[in-house]
Amino acid sequence: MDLRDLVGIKYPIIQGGMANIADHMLASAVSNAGGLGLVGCGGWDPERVRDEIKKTQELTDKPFGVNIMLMSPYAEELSDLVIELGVKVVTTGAGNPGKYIQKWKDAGIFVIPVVPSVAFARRVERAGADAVIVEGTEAGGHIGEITTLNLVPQVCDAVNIPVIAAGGIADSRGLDAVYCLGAKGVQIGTVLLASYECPIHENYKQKVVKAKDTETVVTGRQTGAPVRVLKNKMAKEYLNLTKYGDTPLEELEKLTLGSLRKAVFDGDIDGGSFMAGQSAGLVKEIKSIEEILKNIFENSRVAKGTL
Ligand code: TUI
Repeated sequence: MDLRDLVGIKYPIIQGGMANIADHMLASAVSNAGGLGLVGCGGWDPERVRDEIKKTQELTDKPFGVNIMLMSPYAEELSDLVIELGVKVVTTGAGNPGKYIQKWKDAGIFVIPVVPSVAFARRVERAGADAVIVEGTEAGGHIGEITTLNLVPQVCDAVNIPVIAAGGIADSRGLDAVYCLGAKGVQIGTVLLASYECPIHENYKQKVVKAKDTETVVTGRQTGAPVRVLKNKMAKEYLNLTKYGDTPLEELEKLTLGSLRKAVFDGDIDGGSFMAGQSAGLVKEIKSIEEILKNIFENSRVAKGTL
């Protein structure tokens, strides 16, 4: 079954979790435009998340979900909060959601973990996931190693639940491509950064729009949490420090501490961590969320029914 029927939306498009960015404004804009908007919890505490979910409920009567970033110190509390607030769809990232899946299912929540490998997809299917989001290394933020082109068909062969593709998708060609590989929907993030509604600093949006194909780098491989960001002074310094693997973790943490916030809120071109995927090279202008979703879907062969 296609993602549209699975969660009751117009376009088979989910918004990425986008830590520190995906608030009620973005989530409700995506849901009102016909996709599945998400409140991305990132490192927010439960009170902040409660407020964001309530505001989203006020701003849309369409389905929306919550993304729980499992490296968050609040993951356990958030796993109960989504049940308490009657959230319909939960996606997870950056960890194993296995211990939460059964209680979410018992509460009638549709559970879609983001996975970076075939083994992980199998594991969450066994634990009861309803679908998987398969995220290729082209994606922004915290990533796995395998490309979307290779990972999507291998996961489709390995599991019996629907596969949603993520990583490198920013237009209708990407949507069609992953449907050819067996996907039943897509998750997008980078292209949504370049929208009027996205609550990030204007400098961040301009950095995405101006980015060329070679403009992203991966930091954090040394620490075991690889993160794809747009190149800047901060990313270069970080890569220099980790070149020989002898920089203490505390020093690296000092450098990255608060750097995502610096990018999102201050637009700090040199010191910010501008998380984005390789599809930034495809994003040329700032548009409304409605226009972005409509363009991706209406120009696709999926929409024409020829794929
Ligand atoms: O989670 C994401 N993308 C993210 S989370 C995030 S916040 C953050 N910032 C800095 C460092 C770390 C996190 C920014 N972007 N995408 C989904 C995703 N999940 N990608 C990779 C994974 C993943 C990785 C390992 C999922 C499971 C996993 O399992 C490890 C285990 O527990 O065995």
